[in-house]
Amino acid sequence: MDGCEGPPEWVQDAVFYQIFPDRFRNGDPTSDPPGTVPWGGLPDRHSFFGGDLWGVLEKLNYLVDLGVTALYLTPIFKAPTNHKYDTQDYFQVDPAFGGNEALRALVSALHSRGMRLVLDGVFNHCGEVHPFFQDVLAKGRASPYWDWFTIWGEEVIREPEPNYACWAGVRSMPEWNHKNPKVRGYLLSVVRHWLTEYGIDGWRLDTVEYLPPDFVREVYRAAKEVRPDAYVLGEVMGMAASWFKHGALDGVMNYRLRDGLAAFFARGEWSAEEFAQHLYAIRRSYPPVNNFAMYNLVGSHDVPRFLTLCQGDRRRLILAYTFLFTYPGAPAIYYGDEVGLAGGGDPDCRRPFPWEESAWEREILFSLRDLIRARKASPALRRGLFRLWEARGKLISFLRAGEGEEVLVALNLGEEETIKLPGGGPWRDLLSGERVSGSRFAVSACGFRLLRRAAGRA
Ligand SMILES: [Ca+2]
Repeated sequence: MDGCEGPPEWVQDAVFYQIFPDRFRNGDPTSDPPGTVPWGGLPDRHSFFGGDLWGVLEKLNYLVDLGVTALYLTPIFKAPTNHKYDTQDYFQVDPAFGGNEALRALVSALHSRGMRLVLDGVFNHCGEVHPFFQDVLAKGRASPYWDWFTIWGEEVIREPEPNYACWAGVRSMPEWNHKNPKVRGYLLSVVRHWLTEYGIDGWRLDTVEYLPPDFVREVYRAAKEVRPDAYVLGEVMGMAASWFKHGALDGVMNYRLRDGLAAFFARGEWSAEEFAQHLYAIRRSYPPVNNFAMYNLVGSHDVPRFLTLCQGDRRRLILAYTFLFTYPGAPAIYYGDEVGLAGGGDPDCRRPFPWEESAWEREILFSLRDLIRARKASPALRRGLFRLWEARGKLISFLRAGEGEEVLVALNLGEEETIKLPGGGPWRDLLSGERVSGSRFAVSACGFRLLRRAAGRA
């Protein structure tokens, strides 16, 4: 790793919150896109609900109160769809989201609270409405942008099958030709622009697995050159080891972990032994420094809501989040999970946030708040080494040790159980402060315990 590169320190202390901007909060109805539907309905693939960055700004105190320290926003640049993965202009925040002015205001408000912002970088493809692709459609081979795309033939054919490279075969998302240095230069200028001119704190790179690794490495270097503490995170669904070997990413959206959380906590398919083995395999396949810079999630805009996977059992959702808040890597809340928002696969996992508090599952909200406070108060939970203590049936417990303390985490999906207390002490319950002594301690059915002791008392 050369010079200043490597994951930034702040990530292991961060608590992320992912926002799908059209669905979080409508702060300015005057700029809603045409056809915007009333807040609160069920989304289809084409719905607009009118959420925007002014709305995020308006609800910043709510997020601070929850304990969030960093936001990840799905794409915000000008694009025709609600999800905006089909960029039209990489240098304009979509007017329906409040334009560049709203981003400026949001970054300023976040930074004044010591919070961070990560944006979604869609550099594999653009939208067909991007002016460079439009130029190719209009002028064919005479367009200076002809070789910015990969077109097999003398003219562009769109129907019935496109004759140009496009993301996952979606004709409205033509892929950039990353072999063309001009394309790379253009995309790298986007990477630098938002870091230097607007002060964002990092990039989440979309569909990294479709990109040439050496280009991802260039993006990484470009970001670190202008902001050594930028966080560069990749969307990788499976094994991510090669990205870290190439020094091309700090962390990934940890979908491998999420698969395990779903199998163990939500669907109950795995024993604790299987779950622990899965955790071990993930940790061992990545360098420790990257394990601590993971974006650990239970859900996102691309997968069913975890509460729905749990068939509405909020105790299982709370246990899964308890795991995230006590495991190495940065925990991420998917907007609305904390108040019990449900939803199946895309687009149902993108419902508008329910702001009527009567609809909230307060038990989830209060539990997550307490857990975030516990994580923030405990350096061992954020930075300590992980050691499995016990994996048995439906019960897993592990130790996090470092920075002068040790925390024992016990998560129990089954009936009430007891667990052997490690020798030494005294141990105290991290949430209640109650002293715990004896050779074993109890964990209630579908419950958890976090116990802490000062280090060096073994
Ligand atoms: Ca709006």
